[in-house]
Amino acid sequence: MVMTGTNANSAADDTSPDACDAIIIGAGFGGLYALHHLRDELGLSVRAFDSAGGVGGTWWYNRYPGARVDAPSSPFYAFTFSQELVDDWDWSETQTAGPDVLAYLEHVAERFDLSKDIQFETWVTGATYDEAGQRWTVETDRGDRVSARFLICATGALFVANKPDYPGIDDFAGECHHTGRWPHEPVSFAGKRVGVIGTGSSGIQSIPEIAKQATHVTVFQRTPQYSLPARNRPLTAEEAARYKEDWPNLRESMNRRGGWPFPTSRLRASDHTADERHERYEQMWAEGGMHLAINSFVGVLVDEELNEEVSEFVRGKIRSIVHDPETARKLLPDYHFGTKRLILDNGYFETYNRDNVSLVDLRDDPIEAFTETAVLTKHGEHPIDMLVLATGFDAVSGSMLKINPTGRGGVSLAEKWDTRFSTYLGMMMAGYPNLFMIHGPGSPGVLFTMPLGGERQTAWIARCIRHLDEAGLGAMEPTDDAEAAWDHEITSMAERTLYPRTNSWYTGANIPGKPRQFLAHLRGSQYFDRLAEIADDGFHGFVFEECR
Ligand code: N01
Repeated sequence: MVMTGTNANSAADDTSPDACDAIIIGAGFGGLYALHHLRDELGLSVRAFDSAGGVGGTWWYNRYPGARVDAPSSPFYAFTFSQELVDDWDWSETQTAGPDVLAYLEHVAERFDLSKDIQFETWVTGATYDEAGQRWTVETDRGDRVSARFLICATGALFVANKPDYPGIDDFAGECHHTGRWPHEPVSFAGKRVGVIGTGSSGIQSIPEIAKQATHVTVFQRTPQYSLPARNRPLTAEEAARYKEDWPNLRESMNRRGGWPFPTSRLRASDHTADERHERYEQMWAEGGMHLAINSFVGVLVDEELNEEVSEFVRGKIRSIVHDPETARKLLPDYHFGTKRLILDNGYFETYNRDNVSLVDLRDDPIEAFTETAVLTKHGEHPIDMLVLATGFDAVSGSMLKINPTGRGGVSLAEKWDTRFSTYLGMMMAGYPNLFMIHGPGSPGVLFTMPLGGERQTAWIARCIRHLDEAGLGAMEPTDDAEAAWDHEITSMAERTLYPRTNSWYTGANIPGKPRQFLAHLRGSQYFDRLAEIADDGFHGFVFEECR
């Protein structure tokens, strides 16, 4: 337990009734673990806020039909810190469905008695740093004013919904739902003509489910995607028992291997003939598509020629699945395989063989406007009763900018991030002392296993807090130089791969006007080693302030 409560700047010495040691924004995976760790391991007084009506973060909001973890998930897309928690939760499928993830997080909140310190249905409207008092004051739409020494922003990398601004879209008179803000009441597609805009993970997961009920589904596609078979199946009792028994080793292996316990391939494509490589792709496709990226050959996301071979293999699969050659042609992706977030599907391409599904290629036939009852494209009118926007998020930076904290000298985050999302370690920023982000820009975030990544970042935050308290210091923040060096490191790491060549939410290209910058650290296990080294080295890159 640390001694924050006895520090000169602690809650104990603050006369405000609304003071605590740490405020956490967000009650998804990141926020829940931060609350547990800071409160129950460090002994801090903590208050958390979340706009949702319950725990779950992204899983509370993204309730669209077909939502599943888009990775080989169970039991690895889960907290790793407690063997007891591992033992008392049973996953049912290999690719966890959205409602099961939410049920798990509700169980975690109950097991660790977290909800009593979370205020739900509360939007944080601002956060301001008081330089003299070395404290953050957070305000909410419910009139709360709470101050704390530490501000932990677990605001979600995929939170702020991106809504297209097509002319007349607000005139559309039918039901309209964004996948990232899906209603909690059941949505019926029966007897309806449904238009879906967007073919990222959310669109590709939901379209097959919508098509099972709707009279007709019209998919409006801007970029065709590489989607791979999820091969979801029930987890066998033997598998479930084995992972619980082997959990310490699996956890160790996840930490070592970029978040998943699976070994990455060491095979070099040049050591194999074209036929042998093709055979391996077939095997990976049969096992579950994600392996194509991580387990086929070294350098798929770096070597252009090898990448094109894998891309063409997937295009061949699309051609073979989709019966109508013209529809198949429209579905063929032409960017580098894997440089947008890879999608795992359950029968997506097969859905285009149904009579009630049609595809509009927006590159040939762009949307021009909406009426009350239809989508008007350059070449036609598409009458619809319901619109589903699967158009993604202002990712990684968007949720922080929604809060727009004000740091030293009254500088807002919107001003600081006007042209670049600069951070140090993806967690802290110059001018914003004692403000920590979980999964912020420049951290591995969405490219690592997010629950585990959040746990490890929180452990590092706890280390910072301990260090401050043990040394009697009031605040820490990175230097401008450390931030600039980190920015350079993230950018050059990305530039050694094919990722930045593609327009994606990884680069901010999905949001008009957003600065272009690769937003994630590409090497998760190295990243966490770096965090440890920096702390061991006396927190290189940071400046500290005495307690005032
Ligand atoms: O969003 P996306 P998503 N007009 O940005 C299109 C995670 N996730 O919600 O590619 C027309 O990927 C856009 O087109 P383009 C996962 O990491 C996780 O699907 O930009 N179309 C694209 O097709 C995922 O990557 C789970 O040209 C427009 C689509 O909308 C991330 O969330 C489940 C448009 C948006 O795709 C985001 O996925 C689901 C416009 N104006 C999602 N604007 C899990 O299981 C955008 N598009 C954890």
